[in-house]
Amino acid sequence: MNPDDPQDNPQDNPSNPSSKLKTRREILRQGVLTTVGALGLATGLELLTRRPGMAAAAALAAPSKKIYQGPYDTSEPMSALEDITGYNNYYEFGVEKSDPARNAGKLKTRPWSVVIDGMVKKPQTVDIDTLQSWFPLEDRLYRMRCVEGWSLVIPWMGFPLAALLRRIEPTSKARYVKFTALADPKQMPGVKAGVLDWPYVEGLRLDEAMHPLTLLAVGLEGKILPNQNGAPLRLVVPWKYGFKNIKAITRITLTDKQPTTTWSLIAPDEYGFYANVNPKVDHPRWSQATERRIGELARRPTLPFNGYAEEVAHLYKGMDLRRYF
Ligand SMILES: Nc1nc2c(c(=O)[nH]1)N[C@H]1C(S)=C(S)[C@@H](COP(=O)(O)O)O[C@H]1N2
Ligand SMILES: [Mo]
Repeated sequence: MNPDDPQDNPQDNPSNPSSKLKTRREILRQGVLTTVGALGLATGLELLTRRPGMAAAAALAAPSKKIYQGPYDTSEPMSALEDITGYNNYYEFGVEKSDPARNAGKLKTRPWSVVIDGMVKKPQTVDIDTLQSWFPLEDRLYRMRCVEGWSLVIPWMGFPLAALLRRIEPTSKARYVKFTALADPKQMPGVKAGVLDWPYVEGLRLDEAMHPLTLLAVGLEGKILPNQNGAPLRLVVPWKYGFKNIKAITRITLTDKQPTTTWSLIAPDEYGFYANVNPKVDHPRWSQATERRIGELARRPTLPFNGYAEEVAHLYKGMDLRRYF
């Protein structure tokens, strides 16, 4: 990967993460789960179920303004939509940050089927519209930290991966979930050009996959997911580096072996399977102590587990996080 700014100066950061954490903890304590969330949810569902096709979806009215106060939402302000949808990594469509917005628009995301197989009691191939109709859609305002040293705050809409897993019933042997993305050279110039080993593949340990923060996203800010952000189905694991968040998922496989992942295949000493955001474990070629929030000038400190330590640190108890990076 090409870090856009690893040499930037990590000095003098004015932001104070602990005050933000406190706010979030207070919100958690109050447990406000939320008429607001439910409203957002109705908007999302409505938009998605009424949508006969992409073009129509784009033509739908702007969603109502949402307030993100659910127990999983960050209290940090949402990033600008033009950054979220214009500054992307999606190598199937090119290696520049502006390539996905320019090239992904023509990707055909309907019809789209998702193969669910491996160690599950209910293997099946399911149409994306059917799949997303199984679950209420939730809005989640999450931080995202790319391994390259930049970050965004993104208003995803989707459903917990755990809900899908419960429905398809992993067998007692299943330990990991493997995800496979579309790799279509006819639609994806980066696939045609080579660049990476295609298809893009990713994976999670089953307990990570079952964690309530882990989302399958189908929308952004109450509207259908823009293609450059991974339509029609994209993984979101907010405490891990962005590359875990595989886009354009076509297959979900339960397995008893730790899946190979695209970036660890290319540079195993730089990109591990776990990829938990960790300011103390530097990338071999740059520090991970700070990050640049797109839209801000000064760098800010990077938080352990990207600020989600309270929720997820227990998953890694007893593990040497330098070894399992
Ligand atoms: N299929 C696929 N998924 C992918 C990538 C990719 O190149 N191909 N890039 C990853 C990386 S490195 C990051 S940082 C995030 C970026 O997500 P965003 O563009 O929606 O912010 O997507 C991830 N998912
Ligand atoms: Mo990334």
